[in-house]
Amino acid sequence: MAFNHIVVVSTILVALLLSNTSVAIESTQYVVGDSSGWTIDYDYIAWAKSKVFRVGDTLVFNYPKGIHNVFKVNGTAFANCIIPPPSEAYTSGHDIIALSAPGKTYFLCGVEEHCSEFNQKLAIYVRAS
Ligand SMILES: *[C@@H]1O[C@H](CO)[C@@H](O)[C@H](O)[C@H]1NC(C)=O
Ligand SMILES: [Cu+2]
Repeated sequence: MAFNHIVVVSTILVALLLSNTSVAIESTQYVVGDSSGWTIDYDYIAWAKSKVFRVGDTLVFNYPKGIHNVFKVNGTAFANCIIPPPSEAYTSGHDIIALSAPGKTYFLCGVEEHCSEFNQKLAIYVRAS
């Protein structure tokens, strides 16, 4: 009898876990710049325009390692291309960044003048999930 209860409880727990998993699968992964990736002289405003980003979605920044990098920055740094300390950079060439908070979210490349001269920066609005 106790064993039956364990089976029932276990089944319910597994069902709950599976239902949570299916919720997680509904999040969307966006490849920044699509096949162009993360690069200079690309219109990331146009890329972002038609998309709806939500908390839990992820961005993928693809670029040749060492040629670019990715910083998540605040609005001031975004507007003025202020590069944060190197320790805050994503540098793998295939950086997967989860959108963890709602609101305006900003990214830029910190290599040389890629942000200030070549517009390598991305601003998105993240909605609550
Ligand atoms: C924005 O980011 C820059 C660069 O990392 C930093 O110097 C500045 O203090 C930040 N501003 C605010 C309001 O957090
Ligand atoms: Cu760059």
